[in-house]
Parts: sequence; structure tokens; C-alpha cells
Amino acid sequence: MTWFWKGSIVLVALSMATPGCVVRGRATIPTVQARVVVPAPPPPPAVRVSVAPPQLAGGVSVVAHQCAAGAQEVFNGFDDNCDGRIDEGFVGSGSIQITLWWQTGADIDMYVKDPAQETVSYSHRTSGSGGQLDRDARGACTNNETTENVFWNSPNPPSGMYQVEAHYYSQCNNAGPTPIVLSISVGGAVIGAYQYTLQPEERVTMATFNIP
Ligand SMILES: [Ca+2]
Ligand SMILES: [Ca+2]
Ligand SMILES: [Ca+2]
Repeated sequence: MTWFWKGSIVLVALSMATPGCVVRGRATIPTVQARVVVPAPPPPPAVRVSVAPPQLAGGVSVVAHQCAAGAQEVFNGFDDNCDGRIDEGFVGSGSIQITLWWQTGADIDMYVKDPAQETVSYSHRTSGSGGQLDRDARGACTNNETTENVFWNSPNPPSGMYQVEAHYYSQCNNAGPTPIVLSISVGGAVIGAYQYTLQPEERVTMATFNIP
């Protein structure tokens, strides 16, 4: 007698080596090797949220930047081609993107606090929620970049309140008061673009917004 084990079915096969042997007992159970095809789960949905306009600090004003489908995206702190990504090709984009841009030689730092109260900045470039900073402009006056960018590229970033601060860290070469542009995109759409003139050493909460 030979035992076979296949899945949860035990087959008993009796050796027929002895001619005339009458098999009584359990008959051989035919096995069916069916292959169950499990469809792949659909990709997680991109965040689809209706985000109220951010709350702005005093002195921060809305910029009515016009985008145009098919336009060339230039490095200017705005979404030029209406695809919901700000300066794509220059900085990282995702389901949330927050971009701070300016034109003087000042070293300005952006701080983005996520709903878990974890702040992404040059000194803490990734958060547990998936936020990441990919641009540290001027880096204590050591590079020539003039944008800082934080984004979440996870499909569904955490719900809750986000806070965006800007800090004028250093004038470097006497940059003086510096107009800054802040653009925020959530779920593939820009929810606002804002401007403010930052004074040396000033730190301001530019905007807060909530993802329900
Ligand atoms: Ca774009
Ligand atoms: Ca642009
Ligand atoms: Ca900086």
C-alpha cells in the first residue's frame, strides 16, 4: 500500500501487485487539480477629496495664476499646464505637493507639519506618513536653488490638518525682503497659490488646510 498526500485529501492506492486481489474498502478518489485564478486587486484609489481653501496668515494673498492645458511647465512655483503637478520635471509631485518658490538669493526654509504633528523640513526630510522634502534651497547659502518642495506620493495621504510655515533663515548676500510664492496641490488639483513678502528672520505660518 502506498500513501499519497495531496492537499487535504488522502488518497489510498492499493498496490495491484497480487493478481486476483479483490479490493474492498475505500475507492480511490479522483483528484481535480483546479487552478483558482484570483483577480489582482485594483490599485488603491488616488485621493479624491474636496479640500476647502486653506486658511491664510495675515498678509498672505491669493495669486490668480492662470494655467493652460498643454502649456510648457516652467520652473516658477506654479502649475502651468493644469495637470495638478507644480513644476513637474523639476521637483517631485504626488497626492499632496507643497512648493515654495522665490527669486532672491535668500536662504528660506519651509516647514510642513502633517496631521500626526510631524514636521518635514531640511532638518527632517521624511515623515512617517510618507511626506518628503526633495529640495533644500540655498542650504545655508551653499547652493543656488530657490525652491523648497514637500510631497506625499502615497495614493491616500493621511487625513487631517496640514500646516505650512516659511522661515527666512539667512539673507546670504543681502537678499533683503523676499517675495515668496506658495502653491499647494491635493489629489491632482491645485487648491491654491499664494504670495507673501518675507522679511529677514521672519517666520510665518503661510497656510493651513484640512484633508477630510
Ligand atoms: Ca504641471
Ligand atoms: Ca511651473
Ligand atoms: Ca532653505
